[in-house]
Order: sequence, then structure tokens, then C-alpha cells
Amino acid sequence: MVEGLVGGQWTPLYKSPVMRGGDNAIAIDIKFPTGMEQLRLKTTDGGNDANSDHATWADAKFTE
Ligand SMILES: [Ca+2]
Repeated sequence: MVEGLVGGQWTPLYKSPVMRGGDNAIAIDIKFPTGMEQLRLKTTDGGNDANSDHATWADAKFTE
């Protein structure tokens, strides 16, 4: 999940589907809201505990 801090509140900006080993990477493109102060890249357990879970935020970058 990608969240942005806007006006003192963490707001979800994007939530991916649950992904499993062997899934292809997905590209995401997010337009940040005006006034966003911070960005948080958050990985959850997908609803079935965090045993052996891992995530890679590959090639993350900011563009104009
Ligand atoms: Ca999990």
C-alpha cells in the first residue's frame, strides 16, 4: 500500500492486489495530491500472517 500524509492524516493512495511468489511485477503510477508532506510504502501480511512474506519496491522513483 502506498500512503501519503496530507493535512496530518495518512491517506491510502494505492492498494495492490495480494501478490504471491511467481507473480509478475506490477507497475503503478500515482499522482500525489497537492500538499502531501510524506510518503509511506507499506507492506501488509495479505491477511494470512507474515510468515515468509517479503516485498520488493523495485525501481521506485519520482518523476515530474
Ligand atoms: Ca502473508
